[in-house]
Amino acid sequence: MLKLKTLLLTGLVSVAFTATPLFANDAETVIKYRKAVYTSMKGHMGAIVGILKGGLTDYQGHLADHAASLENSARIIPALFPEGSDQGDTDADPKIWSDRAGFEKAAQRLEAASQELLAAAQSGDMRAVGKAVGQVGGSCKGCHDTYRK
Ligand code: ASC
Repeated sequence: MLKLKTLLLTGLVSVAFTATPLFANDAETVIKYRKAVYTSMKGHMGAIVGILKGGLTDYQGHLADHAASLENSARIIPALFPEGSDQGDTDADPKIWSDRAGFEKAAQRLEAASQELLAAAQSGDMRAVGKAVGQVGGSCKGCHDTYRK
């Protein structure tokens, strides 16, 4: 009985995922996904600042986890901006596509800064953590200044 239920459920789930391929990867849906990733980055940045400014010493060990999440997101940034995803409900600046190399460099800057933050958090050197957080924030802002409308 359990097996039958599992089979039915598996069937339903696979139908749900295979019934929509016509609409897969359209710009509007990619933009929605992209925004969700940026919202998560904002959340991790807010969590980091919350730990530091709030003096949450019990949670200092989480800094490395948030830094790792930022690093992972930074790595997928270029893929979140495929050709054609400049149209729609987005603040993405056309420069992302006309200056692709510069945009990818800006994403790499966030990746490197997050990596540095991760290392600093793991070392427990809070002065280095503060410095690295500044660099992470600077790379967010640096990219927004040029590549966000
Ligand atoms: C954030 C956030 C940004 C950046 C930026 C850093 O937390 O939402 O867009 O940091 O403000 O300068």
